[in-house]
Formats: sequence, C-alpha cells, structure tokens
Amino acid sequence: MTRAGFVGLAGRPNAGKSTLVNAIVGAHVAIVSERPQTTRRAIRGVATDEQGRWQLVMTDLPGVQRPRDALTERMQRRVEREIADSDTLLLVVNGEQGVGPGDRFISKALLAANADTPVLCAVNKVDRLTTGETAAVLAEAARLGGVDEVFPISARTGDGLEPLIARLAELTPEGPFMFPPDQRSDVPSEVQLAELIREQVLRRTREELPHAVEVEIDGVIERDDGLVEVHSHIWAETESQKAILIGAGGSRIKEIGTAARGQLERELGARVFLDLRVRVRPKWRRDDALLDRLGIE
Ligand SMILES: Nc1nc2c(ncn2[C@@H]2O[C@H](COP(=O)(O)OP(=O)(O)OP(=O)(O)O)[C@@H](O)[C@H]2O)c(=O)[nH]1
Ligand SMILES: [Mg+2]
Repeated sequence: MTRAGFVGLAGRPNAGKSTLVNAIVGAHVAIVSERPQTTRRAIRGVATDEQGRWQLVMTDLPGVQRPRDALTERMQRRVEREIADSDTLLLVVNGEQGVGPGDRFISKALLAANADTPVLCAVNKVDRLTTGETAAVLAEAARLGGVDEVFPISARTGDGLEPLIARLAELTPEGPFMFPPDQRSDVPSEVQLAELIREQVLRRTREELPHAVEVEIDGVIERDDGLVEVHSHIWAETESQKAILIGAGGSRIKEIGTAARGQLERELGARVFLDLRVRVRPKWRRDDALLDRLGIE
C-alpha cells in the first residue's frame, strides 16, 4: 500500500518555507527571496519516493501575518484553510532568529485549526548557527505548544533533510498517489512563468517595492521557428514605482528582463522572447477582481 498526503508548511515570513519545499521536491517550484512575504499563493510541490512507496504533497504557504489589505487577507485565509486540510503540519522556524512570539502564535493557531494532526517543527538555517546555538533553538522549539518533534535542518545545504523526509513519509496516511510521479507542482504554467519573473523583480528592488509588485502573463505564443514569445507586464501601484522599475534609460527593466528570460528558457526548455512592460494600477492589492484574475484566492 502506498502512502500519500498533504504536508502544510507554516511559519513566519522569511523562515525558509519555499526553499524547503524546493529542496524536498528537488525542483524550483516556489520562488524564494530575501524579502519577507514573498509567497502569495498556496503552491503544492510534489515529492514522490523513487521506490514508489510514498508521495508527499508539500503545500507551501505565505508566511503567517496580520492582514492589511485584500491581498494579505486572502493570503491569511488561504493559510488557515490549508492548515485545516493538511494531513501533517510542518512548522518552519528561522533558526537564525530563534523562537519568537510569532512562532508561539503560529503553533497555537496550528493546534486550534487542526488539533488531531501531527506537528513537526523544522529549525531551519542551522548552517548559520554553531552547534550550541542550534541546540538552544531546538530546545526552545520543543517547548512550543503542540509541536511533537523537532528537526535541525538547512534547506539551503540540504543538511538534516533526510530524517525529516523519512518522518514525514511515516506520518503520511495510506492511500493512492494524487499526482503522477513525475509531476513536481500544481502551479498552472502561466502563473509559474509570472512567478519566475517576479522572483527576478524581487532580487533587483528594495524596500516597499517588492510588496507593491505583481506580474501577469498576457499571452504565450509558440512560434513555428521554435521560439516562445512570452508577453507580460509588471503591475506597480504608483508612477514613481514604475519609474524605479524602469530605471535610468530603461536599465533596470532591461536587467530584470534578461535575468527573467534565462529563467523562462530553463523552465520551458526553449528559446524565449520576453516582452515585459510596466503598468500602473493604483491600489491593486485591494482590487478583488484583479486578485481573482491573478489566481490569488
Ligand atoms: N542561510 C540560509 N538561508 C536560508 C535557508 N533557507 C532559506 N534561506 C534564505 O532565507 C530567505 C527566505 O527564504 P524563503 O524560502 O523565501 O522563505 P519563506 O519562508 O518562503 O518566506 P515567505 O514566502 O516570505 O513567507 C532567502 O533569502 C533564502 O535564501 C537556509 O537553510 N540557510
Ligand atoms: Mg515563501
């Protein structure tokens, strides 16, 4: 009998949830950045055992936060729904920062939302810690209410992932696989392309801009000569943000476009022509119709 189930990842923004999902899945299914609140959608990364015994569907989620607008409200509601529907929960703690009030809040919320579900806690970024520091954070994490077991890991180096994955597999209920074994994520192709572009925007912008930006794909055309045309735009909230994104003489948008094109070519396995424009939509983060269209639900 095979095992298959949903593992919901919860944790503060920037703890390394998306990096961990990518590491477990073995593919770049979720975008990662130094900025908190990178993840906006619930993304399922699928990890299937090579010997065909288990399938872990890792649900990467936005970091838990206090909602401020329609965007963050949707993100937070989605987190709560996904937590309630998970078979196993994985609380990711930023080991570099230690256990804080945010982690206590989240562990309580996990217990309240889904009391019967096992909760594992991954103390991440131990590559940045001494052995003594790691031991101290592990002890703090073990004291979090509702946490059943703790695992020191580095999602970046892969240290400690094996025992964590083995334990997740053991806790997964018996059942048939939910995805074909070679599928890595459930993200629709256009959203994935938009996310790869947004990842490059996040790498090249600072302060409030990362939060003010979203990317939308207008169309993907496979040409007869094998080239794939990707037509897209970046939404900004103000003219001044647009000016920053474009940069002096178009330098920044050019840089973003070149880097993004490389990522798209890798994703699509084809040469890409990327048409990338910047458009302004005031308060898009409060615009329910646009959020629907962007698949942020
Ligand atoms: N040193 C170190 N850095 C890490 C590790 N895991 C993640 N990071 C870095 O931490 C930052 C945040 O990683 P993400 O995976 O985007 O974090 P997240 O929890 O998904 O963040 P949100 O989507 O904003 O909630 C990035 O700069 C990562 O490269 C790790 O094990 N070690
Ligand atoms: Mg993330």
